[in-house]
Amino acid sequence: MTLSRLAVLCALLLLPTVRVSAQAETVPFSWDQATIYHLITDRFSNGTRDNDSAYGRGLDGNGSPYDVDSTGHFLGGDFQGLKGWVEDGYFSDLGVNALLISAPFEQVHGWIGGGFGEFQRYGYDGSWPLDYTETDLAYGTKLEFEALMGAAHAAGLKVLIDVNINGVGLATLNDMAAFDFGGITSDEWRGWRPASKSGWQSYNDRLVTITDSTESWSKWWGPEWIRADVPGYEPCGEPVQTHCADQLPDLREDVVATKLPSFLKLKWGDEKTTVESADLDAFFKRTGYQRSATNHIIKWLTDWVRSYGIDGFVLNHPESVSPESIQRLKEQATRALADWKAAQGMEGAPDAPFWFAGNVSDHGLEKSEFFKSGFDSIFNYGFTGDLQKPIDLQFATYAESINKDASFHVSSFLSSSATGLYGRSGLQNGDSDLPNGGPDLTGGGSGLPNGQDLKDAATRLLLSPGAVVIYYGDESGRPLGRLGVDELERTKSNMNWAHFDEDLVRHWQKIGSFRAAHPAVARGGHDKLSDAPYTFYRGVRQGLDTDEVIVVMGANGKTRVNVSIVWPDDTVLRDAYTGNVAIVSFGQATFTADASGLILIEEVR
Ligand SMILES: [Ca+2]
Ligand SMILES: [Ca+2]
Repeated sequence: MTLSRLAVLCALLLLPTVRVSAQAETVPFSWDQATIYHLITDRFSNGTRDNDSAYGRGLDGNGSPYDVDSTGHFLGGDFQGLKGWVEDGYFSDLGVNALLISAPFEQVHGWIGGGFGEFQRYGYDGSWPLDYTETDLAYGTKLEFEALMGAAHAAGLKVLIDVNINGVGLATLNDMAAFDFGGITSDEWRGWRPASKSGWQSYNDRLVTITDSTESWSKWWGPEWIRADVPGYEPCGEPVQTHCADQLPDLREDVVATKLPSFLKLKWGDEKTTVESADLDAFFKRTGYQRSATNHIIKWLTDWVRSYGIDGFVLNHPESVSPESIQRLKEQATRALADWKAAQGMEGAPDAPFWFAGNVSDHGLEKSEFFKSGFDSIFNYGFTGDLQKPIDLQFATYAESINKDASFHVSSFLSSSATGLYGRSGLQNGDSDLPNGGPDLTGGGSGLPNGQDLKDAATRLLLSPGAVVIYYGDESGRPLGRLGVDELERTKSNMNWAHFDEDLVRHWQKIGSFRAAHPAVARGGHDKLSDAPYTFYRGVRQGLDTDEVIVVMGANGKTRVNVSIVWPDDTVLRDAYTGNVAIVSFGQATFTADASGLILIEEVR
């Protein structure tokens, strides 16, 4: 157990605990009722310092350390740290039933100038893959990943990973030097430092001698694999399917890749290359797919499912690849999970199928063409905007569109790395006071000026129909990263274990546990019962049983609630928020709301 985890757990234990109920454990898992916790492994919890400088990251080309910049450096989070929180029940206490973790694959080893050059940007968030067949050793070994998966499954958590079949990691100087591509002609880059803190950009632009040599660049992925603006490659295109999303090289779907990338063969060595080649041959023989670069990536991604029982993918940039590639990824991943279950002796077990969600920029609550590509759910960028609507209209619309159409589903969120951290902006955060951009292992900052706003938004999110996504630190008031850097980069600050908003966490825990215990919340039909205080009903049939709840929002003190629509007299009810119990009499139950004004009514069974 790490110190920070112990400290946070102790802090939580000191507060009065409301144990909602044990019902959550008996509710069968359904993706339609998912409460997903989305985190970046590197930014969540550092289980061991032994892997913190994997591949020489944080060191220059001569082995001398750079000043740590909390924005774009790897900060130490790993599988082992995350596993500790899984085992301590941190996620289960929040009512979370699925983790969404950043891609575990080996990332490019080097960095480029980030933003306008104000920080060094490594692939810490898993979005710059170098080798899909290995874990990144900063996150941990394959054995540690397997242990994390085992711990998550043992805790009743599904595990999703963030994937992408559109782009690979950039060329960095360290990788060019290590894997002999791109033709660096000078060693000047190795010890280079910018003249000013905002000058990191020129590292790649100016210093490096990028030769015009088609031959030396062919030793990278090769022109059959990617589009990139380097000699000998088809340049990044204009149309969305051939453009270089996030400036990353675009994987080609249109041509056969006749050979493996040279740098990978060099990295792997003869023995591994032989094994991987035979494996790929078997995959293409079985599937009959064209040997395109994208289909290679599909093979490698689904290997992770087959080896570790990954329960689902969230596919980023689906708009930048063909619908056929998306369908192939889902088909192969579904098959791979079935293979894993068979190997575990789990065939026929009542368990959830592979879940496939899409992260499409600005997608809202509409049944778009993407659902034809096989997505089980699409991330809902419209949620924070919908918070401006009258509350009953939002709840009723979501229940109607999501729960009455089995072929439509969205996953709502408050915060993301693409949109910002909900309720947190401005000057409150950061380590801009650290002169050298020194290590900011706390996530920096302390206060949360808009805590109430975040609390109210949490209530709305967790009580909304459909799946919901908690972006790490939404529950604890994690502040933005340091000021003065790219705004979206600031959304990926370190988890704020040292400045944890316990009151806010409690709030998420209570409503999250209620949501986990009651399928009616996410999956049920919705009816308004009263305007003042706002009271609603949700109900869903579960086999022979019916799950029903009544929720009051904005209650003030002692509140009589007409519950006769659900419960007869003498039924014992509980408010899951405060733990208060009441008995139905003349169709009414009386509860005393606390300052939250929230009454979460469930039957005591
Ligand atoms: Ca570590
Ligand atoms: Ca593409």
